Amino acid sequence: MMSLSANIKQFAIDAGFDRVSIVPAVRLDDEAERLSEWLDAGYHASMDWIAREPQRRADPREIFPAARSVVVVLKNYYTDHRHTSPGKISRYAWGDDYHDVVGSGLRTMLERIRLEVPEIEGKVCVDTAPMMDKAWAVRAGLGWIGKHSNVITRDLGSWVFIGELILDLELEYDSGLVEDHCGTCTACLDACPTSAIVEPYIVDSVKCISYATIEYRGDQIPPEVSSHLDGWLYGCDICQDVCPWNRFEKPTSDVRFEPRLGQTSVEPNGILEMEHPEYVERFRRSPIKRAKLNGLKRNAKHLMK
Ligand code: B12
Ligand code: SF4
Repeated sequence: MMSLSANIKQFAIDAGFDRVSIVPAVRLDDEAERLSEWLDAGYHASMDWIAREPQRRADPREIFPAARSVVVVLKNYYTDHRHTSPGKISRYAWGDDYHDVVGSGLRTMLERIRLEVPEIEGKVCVDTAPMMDKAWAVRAGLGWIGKHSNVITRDLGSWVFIGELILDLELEYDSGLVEDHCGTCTACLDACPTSAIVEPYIVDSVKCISYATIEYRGDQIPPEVSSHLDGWLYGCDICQDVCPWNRFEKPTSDVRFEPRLGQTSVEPNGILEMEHPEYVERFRRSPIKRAKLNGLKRNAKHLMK
């Protein structure tokens, strides 16, 4: 008979996840230290929400006191298309919102676990709770943090989303970390047009096109980025596009990540003319809503200069 831990892993695969691993729900001491250093350096820019109670991010028991185990999953979102310019959209936002896709898979897993252990309690996290997703993926031995600061796997590259299911039950744990395979490569640092990777593994958000076009709420694109936008309307994939480990990218079998309307870019002119009802309709269940119509118009206007 299969153990509960083995069943949970099978449920993850059945729910469409590409990788799964189970680790104890402990405090991430070293990672918390690094988060503090990153915050102290001001690399979070205007993302005040991440600076709020950073200690909570380091320990799953802070958000779910009964936590015993963390089931960490990866979901491949690579589809076999290229960026088109201008109005480039980053790959992660071509299809449906990963918060919905990964979140619903994790909820399905929890329901199936409850059929076996009805009293089990769990918490679904996919960038919806103050968890350090990348640090958990590394702890779970699913990959390593690359110099561009994203998690890289040996066999799928870095085009993976990360999610966790925290459970109040002790399970059989996986051990073993994947060692850092970046070696002497500096392709991501060399390619970043704004030098946002200020040193290997450390990204200064103020300089990152992804931050400027998605998270930043000001009226103008920050000066650190404004002359290097290079056609990006939403997000940026440059540091991952040049990563040699992404030669192992494989198309996902999940059609929800296929580009909506077959488009990997959105015409800046179209955005400038877009009214709110059309925006709601066009970007329903898309991560692009994160930038709000105002943010997209600001980005589009900048691209038209
Ligand atoms: C804030 C945030 C951002 C910010 C800051 C990015 C960043 N590097 O942290 C901005 C807006 C810039 C951003 C951009 C993107 N993001 Co983002 N983001 C997050 C978020 C919400 C928190 C990340 C965080 O905790 N940052 C704080 C710093 C301290 O963390 P860190 O970079 O991981 O720091 C670690 C390393 O620096 C490392 N470290 C430090 N020094 C050293 C030294 C050595 C030797 C080593 C080995 C390690 C090391 O230790 C730190 C702690 O582990 C997570 C979701 C989540 N809840 O975790 C998604 C998340 C990281 N984002 C994600 C994605 C997809 C992106 C983009 C690719 C989107 C896009 N295409 O535009 C870009 C990538 C830009 C980049 N190069 O990082 C995915 C990444 C998936 C993956 N494979 O890793 C996540 C995990 C969401 C998810 N659940 O899937 N993001
Ligand atoms: S996402 Fe773009 S701007 Fe940000 S670190 Fe990577 S290459 Fe640089």
